[in-house]
Amino acid sequence: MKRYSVFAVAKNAMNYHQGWERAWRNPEPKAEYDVVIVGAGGHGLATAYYLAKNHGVTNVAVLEKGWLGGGNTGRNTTIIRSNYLQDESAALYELSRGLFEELSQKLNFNIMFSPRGVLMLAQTEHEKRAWMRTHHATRINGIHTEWVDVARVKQLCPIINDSPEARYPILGALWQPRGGTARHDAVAWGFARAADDMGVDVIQNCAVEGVDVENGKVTGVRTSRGAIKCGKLGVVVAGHTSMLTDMAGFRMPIESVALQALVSEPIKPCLDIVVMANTVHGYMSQSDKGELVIGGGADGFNNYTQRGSFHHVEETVTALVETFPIISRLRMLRQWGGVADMTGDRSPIIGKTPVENMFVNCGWGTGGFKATPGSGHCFAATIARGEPDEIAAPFAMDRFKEGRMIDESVAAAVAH
Ligand code: FAD
Ligand code: PYC
Repeated sequence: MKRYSVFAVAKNAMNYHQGWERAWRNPEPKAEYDVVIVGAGGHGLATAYYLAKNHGVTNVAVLEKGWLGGGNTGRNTTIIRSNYLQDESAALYELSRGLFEELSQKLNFNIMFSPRGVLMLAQTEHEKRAWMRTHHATRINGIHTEWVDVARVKQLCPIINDSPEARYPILGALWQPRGGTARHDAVAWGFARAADDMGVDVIQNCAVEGVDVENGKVTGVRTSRGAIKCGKLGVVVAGHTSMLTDMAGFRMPIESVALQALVSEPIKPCLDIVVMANTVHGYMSQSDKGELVIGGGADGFNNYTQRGSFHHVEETVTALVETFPIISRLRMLRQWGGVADMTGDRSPIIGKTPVENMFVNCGWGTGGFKATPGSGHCFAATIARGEPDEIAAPFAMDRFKEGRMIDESVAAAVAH
């Protein structure tokens, strides 16, 4: 990978980037690959990266119907944490959080990981008990969280209304100091550049329209740019998973809903942590540009739209205004949505499918950005070996038949 001196950067800026090397190639699809990954979101790109890096599998194509990172990867609110309740999830999300810590160095690309801390407020007695339980569970799993009182909450988040007279008063909070945020597009770009560098073909504007299966085994895909044969197929398309598996003749236990978010006009720095207020149903952080990044609910009906709606802006701001009075004075600037892939237990599906050599990675729902490197790490191992690795194994699809749910409907934070 080429490195540029400060002078080269300045020279290129002056001459409109003539001679500037592309961050990744724009290859034509080959007729055949050892592995085809569908979906160039963070998870698909991370999978390709770890296939090449950890398993030496480089004859890989990542096929993307739109542009790289244009799905949920580029639409999320970038929260990273590993304060999950169940042991299986704690292992998976903590693996991922740990990988985030060193990702900029590993990828030689600044993903702007910012371990600023994540505060999950308790605003009812029930929520206080739930977060304390999560706190004990995370400590047992070796993940550092703290239970903090109201005074410490106010210290961490001065803009909060800590009045005991509030309709939903602050009773304390679950604090994960090493949680935080990262720049979402940079995660996709970093994985794409590093995977490309090892020979992976990242092919944009290439929609998969059919999956070829012979004698129960996948043999290739049909795309908007022609047929491509493959030895193994990994499907990593988030809210579009059911469409892809439908092409291969089987159904998924997934519902797709649009999850929405918004940002305010930019203001001076006033919030240097991430705060989640799940009882009132919203969360906030402040971007480097000064915008308050605000998230709220999902549409109450299944759909594949990727757009925001005015009533969500109104509902989310109304919900948050008593806890964060500052937002009553702010204008909201932009809103958007992404198609989240929801499973019944709010945990992901990673592993084999009824079609031999076809694997799925999906069901991250409203919380998969934080899992991007961990998910790619485990899924690459699963594809390379043909069997899930230790961390991925509990997340097999069979759990829905066998009743082995990994229930994260509470610890998944915002109540979706
Ligand atoms: P995506 O990034 O959606 O990538 C899938 C790709 O597959 C897309 O680029 C799509 O175009 C492509 N594709 C689909 N069909 C085809 C086809 N037929 N052929 C080729 N390509 C295809 N998670 C967190 O951890 N923290 C958060 O703060 C957070 N906030 C969120 C806020 C919002 C508003 C939303 C919508 C989500 C949020 N999430 C959050 C969830 C997170 O964004 C996702 O779980 C994660 O980004 C999923 O990544 P992915 O790579 O699996 O999917
Ligand atoms: O998983 O932390 C999360 C999250 C926050 C907003 C949406 N998902």
